[in-house]
Amino acid sequence: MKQEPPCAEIKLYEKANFSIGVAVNTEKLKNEEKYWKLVLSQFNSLSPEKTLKPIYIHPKKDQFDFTETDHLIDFCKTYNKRLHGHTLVWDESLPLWIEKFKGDKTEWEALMKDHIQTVINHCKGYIKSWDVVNEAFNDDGTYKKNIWFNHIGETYIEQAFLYASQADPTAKLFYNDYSLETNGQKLDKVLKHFSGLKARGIKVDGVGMQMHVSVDYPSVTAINLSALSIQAQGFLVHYSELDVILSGREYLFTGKKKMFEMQKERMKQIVEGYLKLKPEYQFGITLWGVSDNDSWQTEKHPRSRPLLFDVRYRVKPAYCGFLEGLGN
Ligand code: 9MR
Repeated sequence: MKQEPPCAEIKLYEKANFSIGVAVNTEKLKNEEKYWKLVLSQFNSLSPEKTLKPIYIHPKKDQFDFTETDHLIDFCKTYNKRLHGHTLVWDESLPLWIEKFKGDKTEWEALMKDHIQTVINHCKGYIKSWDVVNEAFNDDGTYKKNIWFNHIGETYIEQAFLYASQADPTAKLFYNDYSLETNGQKLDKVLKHFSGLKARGIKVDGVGMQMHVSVDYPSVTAINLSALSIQAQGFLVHYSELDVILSGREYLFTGKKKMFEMQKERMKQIVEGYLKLKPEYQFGITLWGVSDNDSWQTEKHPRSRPLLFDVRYRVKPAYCGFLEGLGN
């Protein structure tokens, strides 16, 4: 029988002074006992991987469907878990009616405002934090010419934050993006943009560094410097979608066991780095999925094994690395 690493029975979130999150699939939470038990026992913050995205929640212009969202809220209420709202404005996972919407700038603004405020108003009794805008910048730091930009112009970003803060002035509002841990040019532009908004009185509380990284890239120094520079601008730091893929090329030369050890060390270093932030800036670390079976990375690269639990929900060395990073 395969031996489990010695740290198997520990509850991760009880060992941390910040929130330990996970992206969840609402169907699996409802139907798969092993899945929801693991979520309950290890994590104290949940991000819906799909449920809150417009394609699921806003199927027609004048119709919202909060059935799954309400299920998730009930689950989190029952078990006292934080629910982080992911995500309000993105150019993916949009329903066809938005993609095909014909209207002038004012009508697009009204559409975006209605979406943001209806969703926040529905959830504000429970959800206290939101990824308001997701992935709005290119790698070179220019604005993505996405559907929102094309119809509203670059001000859609600040308008989104404004509408969100009007709907719930007390919610923590985040900008969320990938490559912020690797790409200094992009990070600089993002920080400049949101510091500028803050200076003009727009409420922006934090930045989500998605942290889709691999066992050997980027360097831990780069990750830590990026997090510290976000903190230095006065923004909360959320490692919002952490996964660490085993990279294909290394695989060929190193073997799986060695790769899992590298992944363990990597998790440890990432968590240790996060602990260098001031506690009041630590919004939390969220893993983007429960087991290697549940990951978007696995869908693309079946051998990437990016998470803390294996396909049968057993702890991996990476889990122990995470725990060691917390100082346990
Ligand atoms: O992991 C998510 C996958 O299940 C969805 O099909 C996809 C489209 O909604 O979104 C994935 O999550 C993305 C997240 O929302 C934003 N950052 C990138 C993530 C991976 O694509």
